[in-house]
Order: sequence, then C-alpha cells, then structure tokens
Amino acid sequence: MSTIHLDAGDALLVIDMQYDFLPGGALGVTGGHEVIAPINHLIELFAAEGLPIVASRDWHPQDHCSFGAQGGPWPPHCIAGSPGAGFAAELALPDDAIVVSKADTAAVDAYSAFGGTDLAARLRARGVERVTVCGLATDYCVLQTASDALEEGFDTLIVPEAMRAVDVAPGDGARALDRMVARGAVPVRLGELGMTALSVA
Ligand code: VGL
Ligand code: ZN
Repeated sequence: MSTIHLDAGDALLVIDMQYDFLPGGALGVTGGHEVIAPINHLIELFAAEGLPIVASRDWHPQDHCSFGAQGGPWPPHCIAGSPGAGFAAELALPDDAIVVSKADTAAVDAYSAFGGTDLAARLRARGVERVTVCGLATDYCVLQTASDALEEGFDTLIVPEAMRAVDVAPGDGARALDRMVARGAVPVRLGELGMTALSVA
C-alpha cells in the first residue's frame, strides 16, 4: 500500500459532523456516528503536521428554504444555535479549527462548504493546494464540497471510510463516490495517509 505524504499544501475538510446528521438527529444518517473515530484519526494526522483543519456546518434559519414547510425536501435540521446544529462532542476538533457556516440565510441552500462562503480564498491565503474531504453526507454535502474543491483548482482526496450517505435512493452514496472520482477526486484509505518523511525523521 502506497503512502500519501501530507505536506505544507494540505488541508482537511470535515463536513457537517453535527448532531442532526447523526443517528437520532433530525436528519440522521445511518452509521453517521461510525465516522467520528476515523475522522479523529485524520484530525490527529493533520494537527500533528500543523495543517489547516476546516469544519463546515449547516447553519439554517428556522424558515430555511430546504425545509418541508417552505416546499423543500428536508425536515427542519441544523437550526443555527440549536443543539442539533452542534458538532458531535466526540469529534476532536482542535481549538484553531476553521469553522465554516453555510446556508445561513432563508432563501439559499448550499450543500457545499464552498457555497456562498469565503473558504476557497481562506485556503488559498494559507497556501493550500490539496484538500482531504470526509464527513456527512456522502451524497449531498460531501459530494458538492469535493466537486467544488476540484472546480476551484484544489487537488482533492476523499476518504470513503470516513463518510456515510443519506441514500434516499439505494446506491446514492456509491453513485456519489463514482461521480467524485469521475470529476477527479482520488479515493484514499485512512492507512495510506502518512506524515512527511521529514517529520518522521
Ligand atoms: C445535508 C441534507 C440537507 C448534508 C445538508 O450535510 O449532507 N444534507 N442539508
Ligand atoms: Zn441542510
């Protein structure tokens, strides 16, 4: 198994690890809690290298357009400031994690962490050239975030074992993975991501 060395141009994007997307939450993703441990492993790797760690969050007003009452497809979820919008406590986010709130106005939805945010500029300002994407949900926010990352010109690694799908239709998650790969994302296993030769020496 080859090792992918993380270096100064790398950043980790942790997508929407919020209570409402975990089992029991308003829009609970089956097995969502299972990705906390793999993501914590990723966080440890990136933090050890001093690399940027971004945590996105769905941050909706009560009358958000994606909610059923407004004609949208979803039950109310991730209401800004509510417990359900909070990051899972077991997620070991460092204090200096870059928190990106998205879809925080009623009229606009954004699955992507790049949608309507300054994330691309913030990453570029820090010299980021490659992102590693994990989190929830594979077929919505992870798919759109990875796709936008590629559009923005970032090399993009995806970690399938650190994501789970909503699977409204069976196979949506698998198809989302295929689409990300078709667009240029590179799937990696947790064990393939390593430290730089320098930091190990
Ligand atoms: C998401 C559905 C609605 C996600 C957000 O984080 O994947 N899915 N809002
Ligand atoms: Zn949402």
